[in-house]
Amino acid sequence: MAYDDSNIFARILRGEIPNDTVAENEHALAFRDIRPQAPIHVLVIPKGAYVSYDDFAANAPDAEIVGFHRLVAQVARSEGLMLAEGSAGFRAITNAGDDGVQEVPHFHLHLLGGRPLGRMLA
Ligand code: DGP
Repeated sequence: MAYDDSNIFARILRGEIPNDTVAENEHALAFRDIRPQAPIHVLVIPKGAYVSYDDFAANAPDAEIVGFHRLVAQVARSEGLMLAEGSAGFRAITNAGDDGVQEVPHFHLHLLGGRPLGRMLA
């Protein structure tokens, strides 16, 4: 699937739509999900144009992949989710394509925590 820069996260990156920013670095932006499914529900997106996780993992430059994941870790720390710092845990997921029920076609990682999240796969 080709990247369509009219998607809502591309518009957030361009500053056309407000967002509740949690953290940002050169390569990625983290902001709160508009429909939170847990007390902590942050989305982390790369600043580059990638449709989904596989597109990002296959095509992003190494520096962007590292920068993205470092921002995930920074948010986990600032939201109190780091296991090494006493957190009871969290979930990090990304939905891809129709079977993954991906709504927004700009790669994003959901970071969820703040309550027991239950089994995802029965
Ligand atoms: P999915 O593509 O299915 O992984 O989920 C997209 C998520 O994006 C969903 O949890 C709701 C969230 N979302 C959709 N539109 C907006 C928006 O305009 N702002 C924010 N902060 N979140 C959004």
